Amino acid sequence: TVLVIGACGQLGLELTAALRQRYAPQQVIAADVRPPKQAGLLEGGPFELLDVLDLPRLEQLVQQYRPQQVYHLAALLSATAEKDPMFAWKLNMDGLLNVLNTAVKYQVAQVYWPSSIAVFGPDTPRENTPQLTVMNPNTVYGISKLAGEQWCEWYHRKHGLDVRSLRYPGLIGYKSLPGGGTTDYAVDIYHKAVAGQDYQCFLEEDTYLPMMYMPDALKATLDLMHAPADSIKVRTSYNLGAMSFSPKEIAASIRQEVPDFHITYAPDQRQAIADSWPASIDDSAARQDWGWQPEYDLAKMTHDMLAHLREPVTA
Ligand code: VAH
Repeated sequence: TVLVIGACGQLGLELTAALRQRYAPQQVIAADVRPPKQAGLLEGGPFELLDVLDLPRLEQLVQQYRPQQVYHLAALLSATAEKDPMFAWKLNMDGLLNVLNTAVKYQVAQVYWPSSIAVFGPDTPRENTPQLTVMNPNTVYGISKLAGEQWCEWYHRKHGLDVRSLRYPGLIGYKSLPGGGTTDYAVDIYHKAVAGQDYQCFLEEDTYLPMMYMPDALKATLDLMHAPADSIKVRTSYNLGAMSFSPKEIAASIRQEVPDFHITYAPDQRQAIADSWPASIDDSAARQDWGWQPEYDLAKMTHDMLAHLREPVTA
């Protein structure tokens, strides 16, 4: 069986669906601190209430289902974490340590934990950011992701735990709404375009950020988790890239299909977070070690996003 912790989040909903397609749906247990809003999104397999800070409950679920793989996705994202730093540190760090300790105690074969480009900071080289470089994150979220990467490496070295990780760029998908990220403008903008509304962007027009379409992120995650253990050379977290664009460029790509779409700019506190992150990522280690290769560029993503968001919502 596979346990997905944080299954109701932006990535969790999509990863649960992808895992249920790959394995038998009944084998993939979705867990989150609250039930899914859209009930239909997690049907087709077991759902369990779980607060990852509740260690006895986590151990009870692991004993009950004996998962071979645990995907631990529960966390506060960058913008939300800045508003509640002490809880963000507690959830992001103690939650990860609960999962790592439980995985060792119950011999879980593999653990997946997402890191982020947020581990890089304002003095990191911004263009083609290397796998190994200066890392002084200045957001609570980035600090927790950098510390988490080092814990993953420690549990692999000290306990032989097969924990694997990817430094995701901003993720964009149509199946789930994001929660509290700085890159989430790139999801909201499509919903506004399909609704025939203008979009007021909380970042400046030329703010370049590394981004990735959700199908590419899901492919990378499953490719990483199914690669032979001896091909995984990075046990902190792999840089992962696909494309970079600015709000101005994504708006232009939308106007190719929605000619009268209009964007305005009203930068807020998230501008400083975005300015501390890279503009583009060197993911050559992922390409060399386990054959990473993205499929979607901006034009292809925009076409696919608009097509799916225009579909009538299935009842
Ligand atoms: C965030 N979407 O904005 C997440 C991600 C790189 C960005 O970590 O916090």
